[in-house]
Amino acid sequence: MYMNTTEMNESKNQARVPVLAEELVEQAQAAALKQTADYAPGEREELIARIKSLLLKQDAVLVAHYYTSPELQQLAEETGGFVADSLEMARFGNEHPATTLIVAGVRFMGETAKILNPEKRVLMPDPAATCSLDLECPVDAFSQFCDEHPDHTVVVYANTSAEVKARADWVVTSGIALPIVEYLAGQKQRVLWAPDKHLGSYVQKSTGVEMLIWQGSCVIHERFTADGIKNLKLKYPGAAVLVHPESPAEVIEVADVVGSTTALINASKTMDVQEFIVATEPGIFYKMKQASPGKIFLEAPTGGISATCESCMRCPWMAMNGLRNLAEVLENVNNEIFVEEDIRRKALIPLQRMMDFAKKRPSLKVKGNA
Ligand code: CIZ
Repeated sequence: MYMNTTEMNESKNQARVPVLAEELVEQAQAAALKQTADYAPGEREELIARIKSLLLKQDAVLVAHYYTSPELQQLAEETGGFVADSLEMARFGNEHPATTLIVAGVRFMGETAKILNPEKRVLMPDPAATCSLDLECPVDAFSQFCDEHPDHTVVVYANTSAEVKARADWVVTSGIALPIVEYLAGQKQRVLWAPDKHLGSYVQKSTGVEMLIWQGSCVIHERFTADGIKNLKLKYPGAAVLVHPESPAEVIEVADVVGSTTALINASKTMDVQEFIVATEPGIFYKMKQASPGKIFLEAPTGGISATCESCMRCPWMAMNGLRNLAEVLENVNNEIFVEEDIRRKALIPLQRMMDFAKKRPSLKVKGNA
């Protein structure tokens, strides 16, 4: 049971959005602590050596998201795997000859990999690692919302379950949401958007397209504050502010660059600036620092420091991926991700639509990208 379904928010569009129970975040933090707990002497080296040999034995490749820990990202790169956003992870998995994909990330990423690569075995270190956006958009309530607005084209963010994708006309990532919504508006289509309200509002404001917006949010991006960033800017006046569009509108307002994970990494490389204040999950610093070792990257401040989190910006579900459970999944060949075939086929249609759209427009950019 993921959700406190008795409590529901009535959004302005009458979508019944479940309230995320705080205990789910705490459960994820507790599971993450098992992965991040200090290593015994020699344990880390032993785990890395074991993982490397098991990857070969299982004909597996490690594909890690930008939001996972630096040690997982480094291991993916050292072993011929890949570090990327969710779509590029799935694309890489598709092109790589390995028969098993190990997806270090959150559940919807494993599902996307399976939807695009049905013939491959997809394993995850912990398939219970999920995403607040996915949890806040259960398929039944979402389908009802869609049924109530049959004259709208349904556009869903990648951070959703396979079932929700199967109900959609289009899947988008944050990197491609603006041009797809603009394209749909050009086709005189009305847009129903889910699940991220902040990304939805950003797309609506940037494109001028009126949209019905599901009221979900990311527990991490939701916490960044404009005042915190402005205060930090007083100490680092030359810093550029990089903001992911899952952040609230007031945070987007103070950004120099707004964009997807890939767009923010690119901006940090290409901008002639030495200091950056970054409002997204800090796992992204691994790639930013790798590309620009001399530059300084600062976490954007959040609204509060909770006693239960090691770092309030760290996604508790992403942090459930570690060396320990990665070694276990390779050893036991368990935690396989399955997507029911009927759902898979339906979810593939809007995913493929996005990929075909992206292919036709190779120079896609998000507003403010360097
Ligand atoms: O699609 C992804 O990987 C996510 C979660 C965000 C992004 O901006 O790339």
